[in-house]
Amino acid sequence: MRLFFALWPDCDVTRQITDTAHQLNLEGRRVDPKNYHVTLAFVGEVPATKLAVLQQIGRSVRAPQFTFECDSIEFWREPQVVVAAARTAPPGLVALWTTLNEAIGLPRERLRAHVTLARKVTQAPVPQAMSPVVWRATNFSLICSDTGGVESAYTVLDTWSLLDKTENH
Ligand code: 2AM
Repeated sequence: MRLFFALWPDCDVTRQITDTAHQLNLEGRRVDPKNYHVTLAFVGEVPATKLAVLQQIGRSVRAPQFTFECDSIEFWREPQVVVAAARTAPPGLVALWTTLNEAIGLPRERLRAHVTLARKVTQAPVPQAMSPVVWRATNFSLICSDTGGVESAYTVLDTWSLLDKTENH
């Protein structure tokens, strides 16, 4: 199984990012809006027996909700993608990202939260400002990716809530 932890957008955020993508004259292969996400921790190919361990990691996370903004259209030449990226990462996003990557034993890479809008892009799109998309993260998910088709098919295996600090516990 090819697995990763991700933030999955709600309908409103998906619509706003879709609108942004439509305004760009993108070549390459556009990502279907139903597949928009922010990867938090990429686990990769693992045997199905590892699933329970990853679900336990997801269950054990105690991290607060946070808000961040996708506010920058960027062309990343080497992976050949155009992304809607977050120029800054709030502490809540850094905390969740760090917790998950440490739990699965990944080295600390630079966090660059982003939604991939198009793949196999070889020409930079005309530079364009982006109206910031405000994304309230209230949960995160474990996703299974099937890369067999033209475009990856994603299945949400499990979703866990982030802590709402306004709630009385
Ligand atoms: P992306 O987030 O930049 O689009 C599922 O494949 C998701 O994990 C994709 O969204 C993809 O990139 C990301 N991903 C794929 N391979 C990766 C890798 N080797 N390291 C980190 N992230 C990866």
